[in-house]
Amino acid sequence: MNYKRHTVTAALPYANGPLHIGHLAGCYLPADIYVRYLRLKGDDVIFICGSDEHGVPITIKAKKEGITPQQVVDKYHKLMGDTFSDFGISFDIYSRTSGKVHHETASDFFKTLYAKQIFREEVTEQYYDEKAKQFLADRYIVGTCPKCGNENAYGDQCEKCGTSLSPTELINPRSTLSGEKPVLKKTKNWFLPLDKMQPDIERYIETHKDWKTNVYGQCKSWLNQGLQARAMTRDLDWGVKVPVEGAEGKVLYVWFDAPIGYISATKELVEEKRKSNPQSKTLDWTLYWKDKETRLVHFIGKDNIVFHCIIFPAMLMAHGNYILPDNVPANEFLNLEGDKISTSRNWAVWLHEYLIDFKNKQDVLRYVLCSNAPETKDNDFTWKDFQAKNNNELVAILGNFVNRTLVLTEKYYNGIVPEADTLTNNDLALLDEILQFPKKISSSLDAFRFREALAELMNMARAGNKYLADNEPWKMASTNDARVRTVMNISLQIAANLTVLMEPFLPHSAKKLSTLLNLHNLKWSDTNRTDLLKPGHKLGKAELLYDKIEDIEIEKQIQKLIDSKKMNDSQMPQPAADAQAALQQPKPDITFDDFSKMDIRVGTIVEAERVPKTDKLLKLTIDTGIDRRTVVSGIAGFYNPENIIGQKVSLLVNLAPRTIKGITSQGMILMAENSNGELSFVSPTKQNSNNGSVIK
Ligand code: B3M
Ligand code: ZN
Repeated sequence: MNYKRHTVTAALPYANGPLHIGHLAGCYLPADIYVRYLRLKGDDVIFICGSDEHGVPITIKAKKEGITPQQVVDKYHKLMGDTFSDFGISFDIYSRTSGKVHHETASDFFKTLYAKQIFREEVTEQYYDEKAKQFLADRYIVGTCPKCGNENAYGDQCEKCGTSLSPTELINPRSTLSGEKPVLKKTKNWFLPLDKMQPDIERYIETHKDWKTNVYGQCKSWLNQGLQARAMTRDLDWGVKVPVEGAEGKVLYVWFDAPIGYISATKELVEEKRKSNPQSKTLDWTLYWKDKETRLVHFIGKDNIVFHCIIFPAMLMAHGNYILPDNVPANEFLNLEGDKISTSRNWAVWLHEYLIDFKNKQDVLRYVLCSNAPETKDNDFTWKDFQAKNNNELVAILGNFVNRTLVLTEKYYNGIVPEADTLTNNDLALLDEILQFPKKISSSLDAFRFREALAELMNMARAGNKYLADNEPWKMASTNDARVRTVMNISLQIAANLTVLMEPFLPHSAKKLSTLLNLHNLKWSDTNRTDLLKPGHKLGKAELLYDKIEDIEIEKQIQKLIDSKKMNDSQMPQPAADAQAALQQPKPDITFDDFSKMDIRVGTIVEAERVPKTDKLLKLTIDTGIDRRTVVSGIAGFYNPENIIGQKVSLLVNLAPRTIKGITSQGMILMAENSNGELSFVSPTKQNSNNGSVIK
């Protein structure tokens, strides 16, 4: 089907904390790439997002920080909005669900469904905290998990064993508000009868076999289990008030109001456009939500699939005359250095911190996250890979090609585009190859295969790089001007085409490159030719697009993660008093001579892997400042190999070598062992203790 316009949304992040790389990789970056691509093609598109400011995650955060929910959302709405714009996520509007337009829109939506008698009113028994005088959301109840015995399982899920729970399944439930045992109390709520709507939803899903396998598969599994009615209202005081009689003290379920946020934001956007542009007077938000020729696409993370593919479409169908999502390209999750990203454990790369540590390197992170995007399975971000992708790809291929082209043109022709002479067969073959890339990139982007699209972009830069290397214009500068002009002209044309094709992925560098080339406002369709730069055109001054990232910067980031891991370990429950008493007895005295025989040095772990067929042993390569050596250490029960690269250690370097499991171990790492037998590294606390420093 040929659409006239696109409404593209990105999931509204909860305004209860800063954004991390998982957010960017999972949803906002692919959405932004897609929208930028559509805009370059000249399509009519609006890109919608905003903060999700309701729901229990917000009230919990407020309790934790001792401030009001409104203060929480104000703080994070601002931070998230700034972060997005700094990374070049080009929303047409970044709205918020605590706004007036949204409250009205969500409220009206509910009223329409209510008037159409869609809802089923049901009285159920919910846990109530008599001391705090309020009904308890699932997350406000903890108790013992019936499956694994974890004493701190939540009312909706046990985070230890991963089982989904309902609050009444918990053994010994307690309210997190007062610590009291909650009582069951009757309350009335309004349910969306998804059970009754199942046939309609099934028909809708069946017309979308083209969705990503993970998305379609999840929908099918929900449908196979049989849909159940779900309450669209909650006994809570933070949110959109339920606009019907007899609903005092109740608000709309956050998953009812949040997706309506896309609609409210569209209304606000259209209103803004109308005000700022008299030609938009006739523009109407309904075009983007009710016209059959509009394509609605939701970018989300995988935990939001059911809400966007089943519940929201069910709401839209029930309301009537809305279009339904045409595609929901959900990504899987991104892990960090082999571990699940976790806000509570501070195991994350926070975007606002990245912006400080890596100034003007937004595109580097965009590049790494896209080339490693968790499109079909969970994926891992590591700092080493980040560095390698920057140094070996952005700098060495794309940056290098562009820079050589510009610098040589500056040198030979004062920065003026030279006219090509006769093209050789090789030149023609290359130009032909170059013209294939836009098509390949388009077809990958159309299919939401962003990694593949980006890989093709890099292949194009690679082709340019190879062309320069094969033709070596620098060797002919004084002998064959005609040939040099041709090679430089062709290289410049490739750079011009790259400017357009890289814009969706690397908007900051694309902008810079277009300044360097002095070439602006190109469209996607311009890339079907190779004469964008006319002979005689004056270029800007050559500058590097990307810089190398040094080891020290990466070590700093790895150290940050190690520190947060240590912090977490130290916050683990303290051992009981009798365990403390069980600490080892002091050993007999030794002389200073005894001690000074030991040569203990500061070293850094540079490689780590498990020793096969053992649970306890890691094989480490350690830079001791004196040499690099192998040490086998019994710490596998406490550290994952991928997380300790870069860790500073204290190493007894003159311990006679020993063979452990067939590996010669040269030295021993000092570890602190607590009374529970848990080990942790003993390492200098200042950065200036470099490898080889003597410990005495
Ligand atoms: N706020 C969940 C999340 O941030 C939720 C998305 C709403 S999209 C309408 O993952
Ligand atoms: Zn459990």
